Amino acid sequence: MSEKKFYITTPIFYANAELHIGHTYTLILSDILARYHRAVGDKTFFLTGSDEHGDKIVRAAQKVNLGPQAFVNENVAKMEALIRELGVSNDFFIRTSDKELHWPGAKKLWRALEEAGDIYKGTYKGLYCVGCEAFITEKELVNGKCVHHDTAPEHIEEENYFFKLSKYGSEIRRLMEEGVLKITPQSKVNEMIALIAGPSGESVLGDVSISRPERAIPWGIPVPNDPAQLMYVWCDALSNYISALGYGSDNEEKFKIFWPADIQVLGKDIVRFHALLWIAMLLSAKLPLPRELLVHGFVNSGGKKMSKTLGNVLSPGEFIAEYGKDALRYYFAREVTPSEDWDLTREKFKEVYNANLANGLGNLVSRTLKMAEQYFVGNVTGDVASVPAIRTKISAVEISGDVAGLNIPYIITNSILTRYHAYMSANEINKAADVIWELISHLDQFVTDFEPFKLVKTDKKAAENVIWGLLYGLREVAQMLIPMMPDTAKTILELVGASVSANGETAFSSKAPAEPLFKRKE
Ligand code: ME8
Repeated sequence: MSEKKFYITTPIFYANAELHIGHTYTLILSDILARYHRAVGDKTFFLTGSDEHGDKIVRAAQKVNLGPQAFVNENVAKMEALIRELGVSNDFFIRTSDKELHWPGAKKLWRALEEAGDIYKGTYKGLYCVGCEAFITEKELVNGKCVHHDTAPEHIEEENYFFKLSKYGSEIRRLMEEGVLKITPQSKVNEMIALIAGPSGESVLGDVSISRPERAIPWGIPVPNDPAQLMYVWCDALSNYISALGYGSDNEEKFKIFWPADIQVLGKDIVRFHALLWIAMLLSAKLPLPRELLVHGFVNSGGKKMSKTLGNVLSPGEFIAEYGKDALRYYFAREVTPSEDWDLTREKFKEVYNANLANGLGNLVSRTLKMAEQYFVGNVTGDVASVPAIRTKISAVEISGDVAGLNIPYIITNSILTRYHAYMSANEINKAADVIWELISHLDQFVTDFEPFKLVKTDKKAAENVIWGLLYGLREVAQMLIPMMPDTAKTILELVGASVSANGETAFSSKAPAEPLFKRKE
């Protein structure tokens, strides 16, 4: 067991609408990593939350005739309900409208920037996209519209506070190039450097406006000592990662333990806010930097961007209702490469579900447990040595080094568990999941080759050894599945019923499931 701490965050989601499949991917990816780190003994803190201020929220609230606070309360309640349904194990949910916890943190960070001499007053004249909650330039527009929101930005001219982002461009570039600031995948580093670097390598990063004049409906955090200005939503939102730990409150204990974040998970749409603005704010406030920004790709639906206008939005609730939450978690864990864009269709989901859950995992569990029940009333004893054919695969960690000399087709020299842990600690959850399914297919092959259902008629002890090996393997499958499919893992562990005696022997007191774990869908 390690003594390490592990702090992981997701972006805080806009409380203007329900979460869709894309948001739930971010949550599950982060949850799998959080659960893994808890399982290996790291002192873990997993944060998610909601981004509740800004014009985007005020306008969405007006459309449904609600005040902003009532509107976000409704949406946040739905968000939190879905988060529970997905089995997300966050330790805290931060809301930017939380005046007790979040506001003091956001204000303390502001004052730190001010003390560093990095805030000044100026006039902003230009374009603003409410969808992005960001100032944008003429050259970023396509046909006069924001490419992300397909809407024309607003012209504004107003007095604002500015942050000296320009001061930090070269330093951020150096930190990224030296790998001190790790961004995964590496291609995002190059994208960020391209934004920073001018034609002869100098930083061309400009300063940014970090406040807006107070609105008709004041909805945001007032700037310290100037309540006529509200903090720019991104500065407000980014500070959640430390305010949630109590930064700026009268108890900064958690902040001292957990900051800096070990992993900040985010989608590719908001890399520049995190890699540039957030990092510059931390540098200005002289706070440690996050150890890694883990950027994931976007989900499409049927080859197209998921959008209401195209009518191809897939809701997480639909998949949970039809297949169960662990099936959705399986899909996110194994069928998606985190750094890439991917595509989800109902057809593909069903195909993968039938092949790998109903047939693959589910079928192996039922077959094994039925044989154990039928031939041995569930009570199976044995040991690794009497299962020579699979011992190197199933218990590679225990008997590694004992591989040579066993000239049988099952030997694999690269251990399952070692590779699983290596991938999980490198955040490559899809590869770790592949390793689990590699073990599942070895176990399937083992049944095919040794046919315990025939063997039991001629040599009962030999059949018991084979079934013991299968149960042993299933237990290992379940243990590796804990972060990805927590309920399924728990069910399998209960069904298998392993116990280890004082002299280290594993015995099983198993029972067959009343129903298949994953019903086949036609
Ligand atoms: O940007 N595919 O909030 P947001 C994959 N409040 N992931 C997706 C996705 C898709 N199609 N769509 C969204 C904000 N996401 C700000 C963040 S943080 C200080 C403030 C995920 O509700 C992805 O992780 O628009 C993306 O970064 C996040 O949701 C944006 O959520």
